[in-house]
Amino acid sequence: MKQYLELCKHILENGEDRDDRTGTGTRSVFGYQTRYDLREGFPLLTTKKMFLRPIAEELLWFIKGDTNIKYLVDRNVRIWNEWPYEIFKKSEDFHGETLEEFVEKIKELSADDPFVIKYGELGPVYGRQWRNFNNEGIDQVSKLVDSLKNNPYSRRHIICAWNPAEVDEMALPPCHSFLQFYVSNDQKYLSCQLYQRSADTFLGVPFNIASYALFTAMLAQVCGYEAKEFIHTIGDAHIYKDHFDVVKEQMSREPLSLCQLVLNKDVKSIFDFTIDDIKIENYQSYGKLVGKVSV
Ligand code: THF
Repeated sequence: MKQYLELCKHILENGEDRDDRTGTGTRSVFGYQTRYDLREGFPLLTTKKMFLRPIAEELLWFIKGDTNIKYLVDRNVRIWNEWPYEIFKKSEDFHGETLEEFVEKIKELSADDPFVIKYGELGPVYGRQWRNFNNEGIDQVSKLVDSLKNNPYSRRHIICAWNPAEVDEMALPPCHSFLQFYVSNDQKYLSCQLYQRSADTFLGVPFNIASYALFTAMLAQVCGYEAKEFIHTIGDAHIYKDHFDVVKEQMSREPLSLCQLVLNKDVKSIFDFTIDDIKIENYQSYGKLVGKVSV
């Protein structure tokens, strides 16, 4: 995926050094678009070692409409843990527990335990807005599947996670905020464009590309199309200062050929996919690269 490395190069060469909310500091550009042809292979980055499982689990968690980290913690997916922990740290129930101890506690308790309900919750984030927008029962995923099947040339195949009415109650306002789908070529292909307001290019973007490419493939299967293109449009595209060295290391690596996504063909509803229905084949990559997540 040389498009991804070009984005990194563009930010490093043309970005502006800025302070940010997290205090880490970034180099940033405003407005950038990348296109991935999903027919050439599945866009899971090859220039560092990636795992599809946490990405797929997070997507299944969105599709379920869940907003509590319990589901992810139970499956050893760590990517959302820092945000509830920051809220817990500021509470009266905090007595010096480490992040690991906090997560262990969420794992041991049941989903209906008051501690899990209170401190595992991220607020009305992606899952809630996708399935129950503004807490008013609007199921954007069901509406999307219905319109893709029954009104393919509609210009309103949209899922919007950005809800101004509830954004202040979210542990983190949605970064990938607005999705539009497009059916083309005599109803053969499905494409997806994402508007991402803010993009952590080293840690988040590789996850985000794979996640929406996967969602597009799943939707294509249940609606009778073939996945064609993922178009990634970014607002603030940044690289955190403490990622500069690993990004440069990554830019010295020549991309390898892409893997293939294999979905269980028997799944006919977007709500019926499980982790066992989602596999990749022929994934080859360079070694892992580690970077700290800014909270
Ligand atoms: N905040 C910041 N600063 N960066 C982000 O990428 C980000 N997200 C989500 C919400 N806020 C964000 C959370 N998504 C990782 C990956 C995705 C995340 C958060 C963290 C991460 O640390 N990945 C590591 C380890 C993966 C693992 O533990 O399995 C990696 O090496 O890829 C962007 O949507």
